[in-house]
Amino acid sequence: MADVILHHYPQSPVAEKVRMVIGMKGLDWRSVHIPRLPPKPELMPLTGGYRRTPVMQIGANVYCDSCCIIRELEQRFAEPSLFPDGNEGLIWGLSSWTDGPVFTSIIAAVFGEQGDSLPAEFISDRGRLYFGPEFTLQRCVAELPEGLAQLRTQFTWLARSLEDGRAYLAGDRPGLIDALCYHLVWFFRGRVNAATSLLKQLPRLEAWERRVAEIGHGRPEPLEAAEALAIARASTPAVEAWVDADDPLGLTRGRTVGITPVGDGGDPTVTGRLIRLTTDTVAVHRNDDRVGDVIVHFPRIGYRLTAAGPG
Ligand SMILES: N[C@@H](CCC(=O)N[C@@H](CS)C(=O)NCC(=O)O)C(=O)O
Repeated sequence: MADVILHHYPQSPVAEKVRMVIGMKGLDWRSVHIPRLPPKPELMPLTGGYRRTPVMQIGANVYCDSCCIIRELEQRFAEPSLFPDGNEGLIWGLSSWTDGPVFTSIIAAVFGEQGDSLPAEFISDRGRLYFGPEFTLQRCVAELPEGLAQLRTQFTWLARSLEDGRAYLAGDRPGLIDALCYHLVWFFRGRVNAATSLLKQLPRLEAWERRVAEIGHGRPEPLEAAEALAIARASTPAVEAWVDADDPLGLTRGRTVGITPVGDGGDPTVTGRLIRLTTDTVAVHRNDDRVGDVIVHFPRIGYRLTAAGPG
């Protein structure tokens, strides 16, 4: 039975990034479909409030955010490497560009072009999540041509990287950089009508897109959310307890801390006892009535970590 459980929904572009990584590693995994909008009553016992998609569960360890998930997958399933051509640090750095400005520009293009046909509750949820409380659909509509022009420039950069005939973005083997960029093209093509003519101008990028798509998603098996909760409850969470003494925040092991996605999206804070803190990840221990003891892991980048409560 596969240990990797992904909580996601098929239309999620960020989940597509993780599904591609799972495909690159050729893994067996179990797939729990979660709602696209809160409430997510069968996810909350695992995450303690984190509501975004995807989330990975391995026993009673819960990994929030695609970057944290991918880092863990690379650690547990080292071969084939996601960095076959090296440059690991640079590629993680690049993820702040793909997952940040490029991703948000595509959301703005989806709203600008498709806003009228999307359910109002979806627009208001995602508008707040990605653009903050000042979000207006009118602004996305007004800025659509400029937004498409900006995206075209950035997709052209990717196409240019392929000009020397390489099969994948960093060389002849696929890696994280391909997943980081592929899910954006997949999302753009799937949701924005203008994408077809724009991407057609970049034949090398389209050929790469087909090549990456062929990698697939590994071997998923469906799993009910209730079964995933039962698996967490029956498991003992395991992590090497260690807190980086040189971390500028000065937090100590066992301290109650809060973790919140950076930005003004209205995301809830997850609270727990600090059990692991490295330069890349933070993990907290929580107890929940439905799942018992769990350890919830987050990346450092993109999240604010603060001391919470008296100690
Ligand atoms: N930084 C997060 C972003 C995740 C994210 O924003 N995912 C979208 C779906 S593609 C989301 O959570 N939407 C709201 C939801 O699913 O409730 C990550 O890399 O996992």
